[in-house]
Amino acid sequence: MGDILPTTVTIILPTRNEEEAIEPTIDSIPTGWCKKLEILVVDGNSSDKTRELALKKGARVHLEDRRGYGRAYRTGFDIASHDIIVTMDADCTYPAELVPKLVKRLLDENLEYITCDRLSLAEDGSMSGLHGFGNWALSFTARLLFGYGIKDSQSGMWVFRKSIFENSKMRPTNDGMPLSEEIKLLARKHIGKEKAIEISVPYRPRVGDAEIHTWGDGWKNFKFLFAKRIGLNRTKTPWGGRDSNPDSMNKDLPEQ
Ligand SMILES: Nc1nc2c(ncn2[C@@H]2O[C@H](COP(=O)(O)OP(=O)(O)OP(=O)(O)O)[C@@H](O)[C@H]2O)c(=O)[nH]1
Ligand SMILES: [Mg+2]
Repeated sequence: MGDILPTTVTIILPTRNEEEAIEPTIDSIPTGWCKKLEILVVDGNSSDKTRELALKKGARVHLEDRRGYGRAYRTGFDIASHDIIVTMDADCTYPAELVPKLVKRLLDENLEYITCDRLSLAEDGSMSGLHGFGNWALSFTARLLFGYGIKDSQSGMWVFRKSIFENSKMRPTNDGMPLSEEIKLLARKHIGKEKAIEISVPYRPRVGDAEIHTWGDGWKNFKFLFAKRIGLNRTKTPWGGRDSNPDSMNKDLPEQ
């Protein structure tokens, strides 16, 4: 890409027992293309070597022992050091090599938020038939209920300015998997179609075993959509990390 982008970027990777995939995920992230790059692993108390391996790779590791994918992000968004936030699973499924291009597009087009659709360019074996159907059904339901026009409501790759959370209405409330659909709904509602866009990226087979509970998580995602539609979704924990969470940046992360 040549020139260094005039911005600072935090890439957040939520992890829960990703010892097989964390190193190749971090290795796949290009370096030297923006002013400062922070790789922030928000770990949900993994019982394997995830935190140790992430530290060895030079990542900042924050321990968030409250369970949940959404919980990890509601902490990571608050503690991220830099101006632009990029999110990905720590399982080698998302195209990390495209991060510089995506950030460049956000800057060049003066966008606030990009979500990356996986359904159009998913590679063979990246989604089981059941997951593919579930993703389609959830995305279809979200479009029907909210008319917000997003193809892939469950994608976990977003590129956005940290400043979007200065508007407290933009702060997602869900501590579980539904945070993924919630942040896209909020972006389209509060930022709008012009500055909160969706683009298609490749999606690859996972490295390591998922902890996702297909039926349980699918059901929670549906319930969230209906609850949100009628205004009954509730926040269980407050926004942001706790001061007591250990963080390698403060040098108080216990050995794993
Ligand atoms: N910190 C934290 N991370 C989590 C938790 N649950 C899942 N994750 C991480 O969040 C990311 C998404 O979870 P996945 O298991 O990949 O879910 P998924 O992408 O829907 O399922 P696959 O398609 O099988 O990958 C992964 O990097 C997980 O390690 C949790 O409770 N806490
Ligand atoms: Mg995944």
